[in-house]
Amino acid sequence: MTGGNANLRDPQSLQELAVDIAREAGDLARRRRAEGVSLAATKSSVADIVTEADREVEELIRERLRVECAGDGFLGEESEPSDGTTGVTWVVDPIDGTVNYAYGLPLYSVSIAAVAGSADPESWQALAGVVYAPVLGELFSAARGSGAWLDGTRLAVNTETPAGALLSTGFGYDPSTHDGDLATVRQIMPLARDLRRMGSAAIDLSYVAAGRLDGYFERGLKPWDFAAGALLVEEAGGVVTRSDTASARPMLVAAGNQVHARLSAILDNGK
Ligand code: LIP
Repeated sequence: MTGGNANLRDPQSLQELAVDIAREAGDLARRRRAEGVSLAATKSSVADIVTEADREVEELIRERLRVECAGDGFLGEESEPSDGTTGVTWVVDPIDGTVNYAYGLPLYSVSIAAVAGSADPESWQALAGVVYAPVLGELFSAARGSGAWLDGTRLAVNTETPAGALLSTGFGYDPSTHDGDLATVRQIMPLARDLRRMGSAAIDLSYVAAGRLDGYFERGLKPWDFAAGALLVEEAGGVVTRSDTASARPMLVAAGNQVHARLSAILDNGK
């Protein structure tokens, strides 16, 4: 595959490439975990860690894209962004669920998305997305207009929640945000049958697309956390919105139509 403007790069070709790269990257992450994780640094807080594997996996992904998609833009969690010249930008979280990864919990994933435009979620159009959970052996993928898939099975969001909605959420690395986020959880709970906290936004979103969750909400996600997973939800018939986008911690909500409407009504009233 060579560089070219977004019009010459159909979503399904981008999906196939992203699937191939995600499998290689996820298998590297899993091997490195088995060898023992080493902390490379902390970022926004002592809880916000990056491992050597995060950096190595992102470099693998970036090098594959440099070779196969010369000229495309790149935004990754662990390296400097680069503007592209082709109209396509790759948005990558090499290991989403880094804390789970560091503790040896299986809920971590490689998240790779190709978008038309720059790495601005307010203006990009997602073309293809892949979320690969290597320990669980599950690869979720989507191409715009071609549906969302778990390996060879077509995905659809849940639309019936007779006992209430099974929801998931997450919390930021900054302890000063936790009181506000817990207040939001308290507002939401009357809508929920129960709540889950997976620790990987990409997996949360994949599970909404697969109907394993009825909805997901979280403040403060980075573009690489949700770029691929949001496309999965949309291609599975769901709705993804971001509000408070001018704030430091926009609220992302992803669900089927009815649950999304009920979640948004509560969150809007709670402002
Ligand atoms: C994580 C997200 C998760 C959120 C964590 C963290 P990371 O991304 O996937 O949903 O709750 O605070 O932001 O840092 O593991 O790539």
